[in-house]
Amino acid sequence: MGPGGLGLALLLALAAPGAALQNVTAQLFGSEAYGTLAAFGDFNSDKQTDLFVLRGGNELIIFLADQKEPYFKPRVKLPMKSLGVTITSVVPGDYDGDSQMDVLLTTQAQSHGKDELSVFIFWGHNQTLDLNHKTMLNKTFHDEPLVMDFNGDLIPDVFGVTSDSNKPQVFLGGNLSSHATLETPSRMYIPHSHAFIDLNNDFTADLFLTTSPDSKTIQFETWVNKDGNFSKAGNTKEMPSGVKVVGQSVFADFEDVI
Ligand SMILES: *[C@@H]1O[C@H](CO)[C@@H](O)[C@H](O)[C@H]1NC(C)=O
Ligand SMILES: *[C@@H]1O[C@H](CO)[C@@H](O)[C@H](O)[C@H]1NC(C)=O
Ligand SMILES: *[C@@H]1O[C@H](CO)[C@@H](O)[C@H](O)[C@H]1NC(C)=O
Ligand SMILES: *[C@@H]1O[C@H](CO)[C@@H](O)[C@H](O)[C@H]1NC(C)=O
Ligand SMILES: *[C@@H]1O[C@H](CO)[C@@H](O)[C@H](O)[C@H]1NC(C)=O
Ligand SMILES: [Ca+2]
Ligand SMILES: [Ca+2]
Repeated sequence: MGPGGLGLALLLALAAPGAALQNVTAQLFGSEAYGTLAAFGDFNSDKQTDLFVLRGGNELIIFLADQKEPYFKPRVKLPMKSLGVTITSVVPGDYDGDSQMDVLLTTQAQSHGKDELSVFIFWGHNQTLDLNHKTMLNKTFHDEPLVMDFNGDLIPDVFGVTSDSNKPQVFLGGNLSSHATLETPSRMYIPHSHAFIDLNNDFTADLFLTTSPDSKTIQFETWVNKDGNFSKAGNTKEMPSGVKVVGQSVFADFEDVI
């Protein structure tokens, strides 16, 4: 999620049954209720979900859940103002498999165009983050990368099209080595609506890609995952004629939720 979403002040919770909605913002955040909620995750491994909040586009603040009011306290701060970047996305995860949660940030340099996204991983250590303890991926991206476990080793990997190639690349979590992947002639559509979901009911997540032969047409491709080896399944599907693109796709199990 990018900046500019709903702020923190809109968090409402249900009060006692039958009562109206109650404003619990002050109990949750005290006087710190500002910024944009960017992600959720258990940063300090206490089995309570913590909040990842962006302020001013260049500062990440992790509000750790607490037993006492205010129930979320800003404990970890990562000010990136000095780097001259705007944070465009936050994806918490353990990117090296040491059981400590790390944070992947995509950033846009204020001096560059919109199509150059850099990716930083800040390594979680002793429940904190350090501006100097990070890895920057070697390549920049044309679009927000997709974070998914590509090779099935339970460590998240980073998938996307880098600026030096039209073909998708995957950076494997751990040593973050990059590999060209998916022999597809298609260009990825920007902004993408890729998804990492099980499409053939074998309990292994597959890849659903939005691609584009030219900048106008959108196509859909399914790549089936067999032990971390993806192969294209079926034909590329065209966008139905007469539809209008208003945004990106969401995926849900409609048969089961309705
Ligand atoms: C909820 O409470 C917060 C903090 O007291 C306040 O800033 C905000 O305006 C309130 N929102 C509504 C909808 O009343
Ligand atoms: C971890 O952080 C705590 C304070 O949060 C500090 O007391 C402790 O010495 C740190 N441990 C290490 C190994 O850095
Ligand atoms: C990086 O890690 C991957 C997956 O664990 C492995 O296949 C690859 O050989 C490693 N590359 C280097 C340069 O260590
Ligand atoms: C980035 O590239 C350099 C040289 O091309 C290489 O030495 C280095 O290991 C790479 N870093 C990562 C994280 O892949
Ligand atoms: C992956 O799939 C391709 C094409 O189906 C096949 O040639 C290759 O041997 C497979 N690799 C692995 C590691 O299973
Ligand atoms: Ca880690
Ligand atoms: Ca992986």
